[in-house]
Amino acid sequence: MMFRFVNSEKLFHMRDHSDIEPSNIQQAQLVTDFVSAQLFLSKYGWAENVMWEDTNTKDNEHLQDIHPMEEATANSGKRSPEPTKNPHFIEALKKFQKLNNLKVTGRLDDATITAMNRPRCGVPDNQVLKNIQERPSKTENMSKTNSTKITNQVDGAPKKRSKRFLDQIMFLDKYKKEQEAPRGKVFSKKLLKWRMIGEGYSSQLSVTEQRYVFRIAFRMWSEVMPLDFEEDNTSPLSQVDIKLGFGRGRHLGCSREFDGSGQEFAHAWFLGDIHFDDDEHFTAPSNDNGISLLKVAVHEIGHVLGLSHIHRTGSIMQPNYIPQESGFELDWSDRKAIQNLYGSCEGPFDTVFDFVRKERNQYGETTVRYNTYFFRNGWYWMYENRNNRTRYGDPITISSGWHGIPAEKIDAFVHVWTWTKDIYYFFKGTLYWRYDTENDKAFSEDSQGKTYPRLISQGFPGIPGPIDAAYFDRRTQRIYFFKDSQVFAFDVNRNHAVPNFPKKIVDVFPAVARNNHPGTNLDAAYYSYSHKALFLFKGKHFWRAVSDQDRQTNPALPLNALFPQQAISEQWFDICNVHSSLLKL
Ligand SMILES: [Ca+2]
Ligand SMILES: [Ca+2]
Ligand SMILES: [Zn+2]
Ligand SMILES: [Zn+2]
Repeated sequence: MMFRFVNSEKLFHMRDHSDIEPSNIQQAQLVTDFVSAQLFLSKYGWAENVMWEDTNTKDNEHLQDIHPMEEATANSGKRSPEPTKNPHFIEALKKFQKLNNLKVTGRLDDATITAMNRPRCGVPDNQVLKNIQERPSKTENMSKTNSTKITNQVDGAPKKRSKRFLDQIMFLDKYKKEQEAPRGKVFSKKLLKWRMIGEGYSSQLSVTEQRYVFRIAFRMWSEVMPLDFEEDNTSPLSQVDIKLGFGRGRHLGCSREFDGSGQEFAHAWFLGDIHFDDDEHFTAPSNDNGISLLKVAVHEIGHVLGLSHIHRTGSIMQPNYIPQESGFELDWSDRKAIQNLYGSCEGPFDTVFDFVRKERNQYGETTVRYNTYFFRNGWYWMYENRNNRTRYGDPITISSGWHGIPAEKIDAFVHVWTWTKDIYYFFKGTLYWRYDTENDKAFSEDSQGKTYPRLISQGFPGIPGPIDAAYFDRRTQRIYFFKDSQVFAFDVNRNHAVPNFPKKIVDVFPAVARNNHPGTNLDAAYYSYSHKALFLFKGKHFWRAVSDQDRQTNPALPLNALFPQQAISEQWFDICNVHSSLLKL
């Protein structure tokens, strides 16, 4: 505790120039009675929806004139001296109780007071959503339509601000950004830049720790949505999309005042900036005391990206801070909410395969295990079929997980798996590598004295490299190599190309539905042990081949015929790039 005090005092002045009087850590005022409860309800949008976006930029010019109490009630209309008899207050109270899973009494009971005094985010729970009638189904939990707010408002153009503030405040470009955002979307660019502003560092964590936490927080969103986030500490501030900073009380030229230790811990602006209350005891992810800065940062980034509060157990977008084990992840509801705004991550992939290996279990029995991998450029994801998601923390670089093969753009992987053979190959360009699973690296020389990499034409006579895709068919004991519009077959037992090949892909793998076929230049051919089926990948789509099982139910289907295309993102969820600045954490 002492440590905190000393540090915050030391950094106070350089951190926040807009503070007039330095102050020691203050305790936030708790909700105790009807008056403070009413303040709470109006501040967080329960009495009346709050125009949250407008409280930021427009009010900045009055920053030093507004008394905090006035500001908090400014949106709530008249203030009744006897809220208990005010039906508006009782309605708001009931609404709050219902969504917070409390007994709906309409009275300010102890449980309700306790709920109001829990640490929470400063973004109101109920905001004004323009166009809410236009799209009632989708606006329920989201501020999706906020992006069109400014353009739809006659008088909504940015108000003239005093020059004095133009240089100071951090949110100048917010209106511009909103106007640029297309209808129904939020951020229109794919790469967002973020920065910790110099005067806004936390007094409690080291700069390295803070930046590390924010990098993870951005990365967690990036892992489930198509946007990339890049830390940018050099461009002019106006080119930085999301600025993060800590402050106490009146802070960082913001219109909202922080309330001291307790209650509000942070707030964020749609398509804008994030402020953390430096009077809170924020901690790094490894520490379980205090408030996890990572959890709060992930939540606030959610607001910046366009999400409102989601009153749902497990969601990171719940308004209250809920302490839990350090290894938290985004909930299904968070993923779906953000993908509703930005779409889901899509292909293409360089190669996709199940990596099958034999292992001995504790009873000495041989078991066969496999993992599914997706490769793209220099990265790979492990896919958990059982959970239908990628492993937490993926992607990682190919070079860190697969040693001795090219670091990027692998053309194909093949596992030759017969009674006598158990061999793993990677292909790129005209060359191929053999992978040593025991030592987890590519062979430079195998037990037969063959050195690697080798020419494909040398190891697979009759097969010209480079190839687009390949897979091993266990039924026919052939490798099928795909190149342009053709498919080659290679007999692994006789070690030669099968006569009468190459053939046209469309002849060996005909379309079930006319003209619904990848045709040429496949990305990947993937036999999935989870689905017991072959998939051909191209771009954002895949075509599943007719399996033995399919033919049992419908014998008229030709074997290996291709069912109509489907989106890869509908079968394998959230295989998302992250920006290279976030790859190595
Ligand atoms: Ca606070
Ligand atoms: Ca490929
Ligand atoms: Zn929030
Ligand atoms: Zn602020």
